[in-house]
Amino acid sequence: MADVFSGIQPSGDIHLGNYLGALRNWVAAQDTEDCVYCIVDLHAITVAKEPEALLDGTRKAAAALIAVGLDPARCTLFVQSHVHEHAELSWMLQCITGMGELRRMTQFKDKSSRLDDGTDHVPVGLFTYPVLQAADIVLYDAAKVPVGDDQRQHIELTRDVAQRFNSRFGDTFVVPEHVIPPVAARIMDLQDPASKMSKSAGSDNGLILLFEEPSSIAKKLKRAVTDSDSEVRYDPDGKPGVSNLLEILAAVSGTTPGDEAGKYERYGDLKTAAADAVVELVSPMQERYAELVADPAELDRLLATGAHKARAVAAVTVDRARRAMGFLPAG
Ligand code: AQP
Repeated sequence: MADVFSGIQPSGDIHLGNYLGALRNWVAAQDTEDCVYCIVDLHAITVAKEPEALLDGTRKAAAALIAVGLDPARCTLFVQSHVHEHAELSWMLQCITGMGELRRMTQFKDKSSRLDDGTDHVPVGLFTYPVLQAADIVLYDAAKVPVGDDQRQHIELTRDVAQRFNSRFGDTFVVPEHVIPPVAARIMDLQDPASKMSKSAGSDNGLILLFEEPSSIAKKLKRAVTDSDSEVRYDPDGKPGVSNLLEILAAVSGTTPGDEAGKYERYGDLKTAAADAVVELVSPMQERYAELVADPAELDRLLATGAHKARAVAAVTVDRARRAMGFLPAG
């Protein structure tokens, strides 16, 4: 049984939004709680993926998670497809989830509208993946799920499905709570501060990858869209670009956006401070990442150990769910 569960897709390089919204809280939690962290490769195939990109992306995601501070000796770090119980429990939960519930998911609406070319090629998996996510979470009996704000609706769905299962089949799953950070819960695109920073939307200039060149990171922050006013003030609705920079700086510095706003008179100074802080944050991570990706055999070994630990817990939960639903135990 775990205290904390969360996951990340191996779908390209990790960005600053992933780190500030979720990963830094994963790292903090491993010191005090029993944490299970999953590289959700089954989620990554909900959009078309070349096999080499999936393979390479999965190892790179493992290297990235360790480079930002996860320690496989202090948490359970594994790859979702290595533990087949995720797919099995997902099927059981799909059978008690309504189409209408899934149609309301805003991530499905966003992603499917970007994919839909009028030829009916929106994958069914993209529609049902929030149920797989629910299975991921309840498998480990985790009470807390640290995520960015974009995942709020999916965790609500997880709670609804877990509660429904418990009331129909008897107490089987822990009903989890999301843990969303007070600062940097939704880092916005630097060029389009109305949209969240994301790998699959927006322009390259709006996205900061943790492992890109420091000079490129600094350039993007210095070119971030602000507004035609000149006052440095934290006001996410009225000044979304400036407020995004203040959130980034506050999250990296361990302060608040309001405190940071009081320190700068000009947008240029705020941008320089944000650039310096982010480059200082990522530099040691980049060194560690380079060492880790150079040793794929060691990454595979760490992930195999993690899968072994995860499977021991997941198998017990699925067995409980099977019995609750009335499946005949295998002889
Ligand atoms: N912009 C963000 N601000 C704060 N937190 C964020 N997260 C994602 N974007 C932001 C959080 O990162 C964790 C991992 O999410 P994910 O596996 O959904 O990551 P992703 O799919 O790689 O995120 P993207 O870039 O947004 O991908 P697409 O475009 O494919 O959806 C989660 O806890 C998430 O909340």
